Amino acid sequence: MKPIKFEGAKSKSTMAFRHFNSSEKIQGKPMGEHLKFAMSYWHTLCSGLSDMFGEGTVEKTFGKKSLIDIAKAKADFGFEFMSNLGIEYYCFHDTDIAPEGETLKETLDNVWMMVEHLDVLQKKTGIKLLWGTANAFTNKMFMSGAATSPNADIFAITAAKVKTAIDATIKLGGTGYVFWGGREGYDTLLNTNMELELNNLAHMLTMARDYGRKAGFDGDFFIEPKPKEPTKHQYDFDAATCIGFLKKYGLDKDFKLNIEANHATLAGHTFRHELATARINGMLGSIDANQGDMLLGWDTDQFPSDIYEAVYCMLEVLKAGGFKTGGLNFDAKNRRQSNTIEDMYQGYILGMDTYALGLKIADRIIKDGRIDDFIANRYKSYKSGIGQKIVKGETSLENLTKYALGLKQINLESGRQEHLESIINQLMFG
Ligand code: XUL
Ligand code: CO
Repeated sequence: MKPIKFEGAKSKSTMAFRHFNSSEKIQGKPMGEHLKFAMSYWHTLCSGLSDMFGEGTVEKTFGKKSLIDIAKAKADFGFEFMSNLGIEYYCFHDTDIAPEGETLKETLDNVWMMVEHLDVLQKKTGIKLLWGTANAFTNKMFMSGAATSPNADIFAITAAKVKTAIDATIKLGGTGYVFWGGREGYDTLLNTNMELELNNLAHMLTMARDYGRKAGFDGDFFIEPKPKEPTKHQYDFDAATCIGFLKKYGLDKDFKLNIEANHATLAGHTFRHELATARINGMLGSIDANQGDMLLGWDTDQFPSDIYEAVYCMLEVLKAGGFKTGGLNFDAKNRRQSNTIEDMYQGYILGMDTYALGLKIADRIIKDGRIDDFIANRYKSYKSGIGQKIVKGETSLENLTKYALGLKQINLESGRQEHLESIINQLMFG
């Protein structure tokens, strides 16, 4: 496979970029730096595209037989794949990069062996680690949770995996460390001590923070909210729940959020709502860029093609001042019927072009100014007089009552949603 080229918007090729042109400047900064695309190791190099009812449709052993040889071949293929696409970052779980051994020690040793292999590939290509994480959900020992398991030995094994994954992230220069609590939740309160589980989860995150800081990790820890699947109730339900949790346990200075589009919609929110919630709390850290299917109630992890969603996402990212330690990780996989290497490239090209176009249009919306001006004007009553006093916290129920009783005529203005939606369409399609 040859490197994928930028051919511009007029190109009819689906094996070329039409919008993603890494060095093109938007607001004075190259597109590549705004977007910070990352490859998800698990979907891209590990998923055989099986589903609940059917086996995989694609072979990812890369012609090798032993588990270690397969692991190395995956890494080699992955770095060539990223180089061809111009992707500068990747993200992994410990179990994506290295096979699990017979014992915990063997499993952790395998991770270290692969870290060395990845280190060489990083140096050769200049590709960097965005974030690492520990998979504490696939192995059956995590059936009742990891940091929230009712079994203290499982809590200890989770700690060992988290420690190794943090060490690996530091060694490979990762700027983020993610916690996605796939099994951190419950199915029924008939067998669950929710209070103890939440305290234990916070204790795990606190130990990870303290260990990471001591070991020299100066990036961000991220929680990735998801409301359900695999458990019925997941503790990291959505951005607001996670922020409340982090504040309760004093973790909000070291942790930010990794917002995933498909998780947002599973929580009954828009992607933008989750991003905005994180942003206004200073906690928009990183993004798992994908999309779900609104007719299906589970996490389909599709490559993003919805331009509106990408525009609203990039508006939030620009308003947050861009990514610092995070980026846009394609936590996405091909559909089960799209089972060729070409499909893998086309999935990423689709996602990257969707976000590149999203960035360009978001910039256009900001420069146009009509949406921001409308919002600012809608709240003008808080700029002076009684409104200004309210904002400054200088009012009481008594003096507001006195003010309200003196009111004669109130001007209620239209929210003009359809007008604003027309402006968005004008800016998107002309
Ligand atoms: C699962 C999911 C994970 C996290 C990392 O829904 O999104 O792959 O991104 O553990
Ligand atoms: Co994710």
